[in-house]
Amino acid sequence: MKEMNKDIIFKYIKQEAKRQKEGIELIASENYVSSNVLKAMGSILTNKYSEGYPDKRYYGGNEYIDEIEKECISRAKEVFNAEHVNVQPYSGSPANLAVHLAFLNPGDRTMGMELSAGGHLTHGFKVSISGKYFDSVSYGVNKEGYIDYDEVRKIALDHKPKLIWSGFSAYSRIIDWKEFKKIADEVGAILVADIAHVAGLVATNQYPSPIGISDIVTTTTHKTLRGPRGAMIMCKQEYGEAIDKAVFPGLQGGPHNHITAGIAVALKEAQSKEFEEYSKQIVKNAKVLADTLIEKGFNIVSGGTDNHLFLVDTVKSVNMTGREASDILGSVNITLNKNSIPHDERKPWDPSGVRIGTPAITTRGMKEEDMVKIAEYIDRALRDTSEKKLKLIREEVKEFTRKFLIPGIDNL
Ligand code: DSN
Repeated sequence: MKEMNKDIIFKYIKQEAKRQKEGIELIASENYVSSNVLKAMGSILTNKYSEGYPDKRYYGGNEYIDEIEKECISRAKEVFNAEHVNVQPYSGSPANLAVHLAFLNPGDRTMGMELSAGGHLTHGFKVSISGKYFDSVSYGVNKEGYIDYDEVRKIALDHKPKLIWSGFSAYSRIIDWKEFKKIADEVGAILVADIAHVAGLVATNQYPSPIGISDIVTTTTHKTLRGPRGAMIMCKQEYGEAIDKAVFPGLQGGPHNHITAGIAVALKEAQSKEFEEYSKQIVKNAKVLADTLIEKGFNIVSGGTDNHLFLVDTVKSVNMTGREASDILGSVNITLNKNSIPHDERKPWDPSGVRIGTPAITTRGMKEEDMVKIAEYIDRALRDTSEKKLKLIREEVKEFTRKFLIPGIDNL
């Protein structure tokens, strides 16, 4: 055992812990899980094969695994008020592929939001399997950065997709799930809502829920929901069998039981008063951060946010591409991702903006006054990029982060 701890991998884990501790994490899809979630994920449950579903497994010895998966499903139903839940998808992309597999044949039409408008690769983007094996069409946002439902309706009526995707990875406004459902019904499509980004906010009523409206709801479990890397598919009872068959045996093999246990732990945490307060604070923080950047002359897509994230047009704000801005901020220990902005003329690898989100920093206990400080660091770093100034900011950021703990990471 001693020998194993000399494995260089553990040295890298330590270095990554230090990086996480000394940085300001603004990647909108990241978070820090609790010690209990970590414990469940790092448990011996990873040793077990369990192809199938509770009480219907292809392997023996699943009596405790069955209880864990049943409990996880029951907690998910309770948190989201869902009729049927599958907790086995390995992550968001396979979950979304399983939905395609459940309802479409190769070549059938799927419709989702354009990537540059804030949609996701798996909603029919041409380089993804969802856009290669299926005939995909997309809708965008208007010049103010909002979904235009008349436009969505027109595209749906023109192309008659079998599946319509709502939901996003980079849209800072409220989605009108009912309007999407009306459109889907008008064209006879199944509506899927991908709530991966806002699941934690939905769980605590800080963002409208599509459950009970959308036929299918997919989500990852590691973003605002603050669980392990995994996913769930929730749906109306009538679609349960098709979804379960698509996940296994359609797409996957044995479920990752250690992750199922971690999701169950996270779902229990999501029912606490503290988690509700946390979710409220995520949105407050995002608004303050966006507003402070606007005061400093930054151009924010759609002029602000209703959730945990927003997009900054860095070309308009500081005459830098998203890649340049993200590299400079990275050099002062502020991590975020370059991101296309609506109607972007640049390519995703070097787009015109960056995406900023507050779930992770809010887990560390940062509040409104800390958002003002973070906006100042961003403003200073992007407006004066001399090595001397950046070095100074990096030291200030390290000092600033010192008092904000991260669960599972010892004080380094
Ligand atoms: N990659 C995730 C994100 O950053 O939004 C979505 O899958």
